[in-house]
Amino acid sequence: MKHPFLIAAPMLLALAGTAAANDLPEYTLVVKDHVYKPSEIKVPAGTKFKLIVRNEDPTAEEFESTDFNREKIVLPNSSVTVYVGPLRAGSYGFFGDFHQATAKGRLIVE
Ligand SMILES: [Cu+2]
Repeated sequence: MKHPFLIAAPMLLALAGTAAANDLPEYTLVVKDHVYKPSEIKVPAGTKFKLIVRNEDPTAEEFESTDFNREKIVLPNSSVTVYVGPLRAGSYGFFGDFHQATAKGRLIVE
C-alpha cells in the first residue's frame, strides 16, 4: 500500500456517483399485456429523474420516445432504468416499439 489514495479515489468517485443517482426522483412504469401502467405519469419540470421500466410480459419490449429521445430494450420479466430530463413543462409521448398499437403512454411534465 504505497499509494493508498490512488487506490481509494476511484472507489470514492463510484460512491459519489451512486449517491447522486439515488437522489433523483424515481417513477416506475410497468409493461403488462403490452400496455403501459400507468399510461400517464406526472413528473416535475426542470428536473432530471429516473424512470424504472419493468417488463412483466414474456416477450421483450423496447421503451421508446421520440419526444424526449430515449430508446431502451427491456427483456422479459426484467427492468431497466432510463434517465430522463430535465424537461420543460408539456406532454411527452412514449411507446413500446415492439407493440406500438397497445403500448402507449405520456409524461405530463409540470
Ligand atoms: Cu426503437
